[in-house]
Amino acid sequence: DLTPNPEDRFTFGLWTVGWQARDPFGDATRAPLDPVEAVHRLAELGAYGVTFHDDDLIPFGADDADRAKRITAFRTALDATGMTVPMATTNLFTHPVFKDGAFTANDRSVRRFALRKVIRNIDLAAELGARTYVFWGGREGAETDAAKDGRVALDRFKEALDVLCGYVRDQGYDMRFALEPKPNEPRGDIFLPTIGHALAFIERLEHPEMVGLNPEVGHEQMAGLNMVHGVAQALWAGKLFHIDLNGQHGPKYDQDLVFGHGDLKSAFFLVDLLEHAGYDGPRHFDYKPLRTESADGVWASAAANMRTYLLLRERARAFRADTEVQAAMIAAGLDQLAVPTLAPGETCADLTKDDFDPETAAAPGLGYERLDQLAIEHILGAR
Ligand code: GLT
Ligand code: MN
Ligand code: MN
Ligand code: MN
Repeated sequence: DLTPNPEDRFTFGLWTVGWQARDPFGDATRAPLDPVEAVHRLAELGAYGVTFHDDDLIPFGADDADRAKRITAFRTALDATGMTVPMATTNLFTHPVFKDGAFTANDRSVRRFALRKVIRNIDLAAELGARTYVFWGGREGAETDAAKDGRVALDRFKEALDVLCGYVRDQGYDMRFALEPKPNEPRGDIFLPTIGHALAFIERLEHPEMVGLNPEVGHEQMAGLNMVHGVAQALWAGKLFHIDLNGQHGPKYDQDLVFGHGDLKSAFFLVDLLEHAGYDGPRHFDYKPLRTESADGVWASAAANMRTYLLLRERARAFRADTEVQAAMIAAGLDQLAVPTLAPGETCADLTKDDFDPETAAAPGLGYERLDQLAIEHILGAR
């Protein structure tokens, strides 16, 4: 079924459809979007929920009365539409106070302010039922390696997450953290630049079980990496807590295109992986409607993300159900990879007993060309 509905668990950041299309060279091309309208429009399109930064909902520096008013309006929209808030996050990058980072700023008073800002929004996130809290460290990094000792910066990054894990535990919130890697932009180089860096970092935390990943398609591709392999490793490690779906054309500035509007073939294999692996978290779109668009284009692009996912899901199912694909997979030995290399009870000594001829083993082709073309035929709707 190609009509999005809440069971598909499609979610959007308020900052995506609400992006006014300000870029480093040009002013906004669109008017601000009221979060209440965003909730209603996305619900009409079949979304399951929305996510937000503290500052998307409540402008930085708003007084308590204004804050309470905006939260009430947002809650009312959620109640009226049945929309959920599965995830929230903190803006630790827009205000000039974060120009040298938040958790890794050299200025200790900035680091303490950042923790207060996160804690305040974690409380709100918990009230709204969010079970995932994302950390995208966009400003955690440097333009020059003279600026910071990377080892010490990681000490402070770890300290911040340890303190915040402790806070969530003390409050008894049912909430996990998800780190979002990105190699660069806005900083020249960002700490925890890829899925792999973040996975290794998590193991050094005080509560590694509470911390996982929120990988973004475009961010891995900006680093020239294979998102499908990265997500597979995150799943393998039990760390795919959330995911940011969008599109990107290779290593250049962060494009945040509609999902599938970048590397379509990789998007197909990503959907195939998520569906096949039984990932049951939100399918979260983190994209920016093109700067050329007015409101109509914004809603067209929101719908496009969901429809493209559903089309790819349908294509991936057809691919796996195709008996020729199944035969090609068997011929290529995909099922063999699931057989452990040593049999139960065998030791290294048993390896010497093999009757093995490398020339014979090297001879057969694997048929990956045929299998790859079968995938292309399915993507193009030719099968
Ligand atoms: C920002 C960034 C995204 C992150 C958001 C969460 S904010 O738009 O470019 O990739 O997911 O902080
Ligand atoms: Mn991005
Ligand atoms: Mn982004
Ligand atoms: Mn993102």
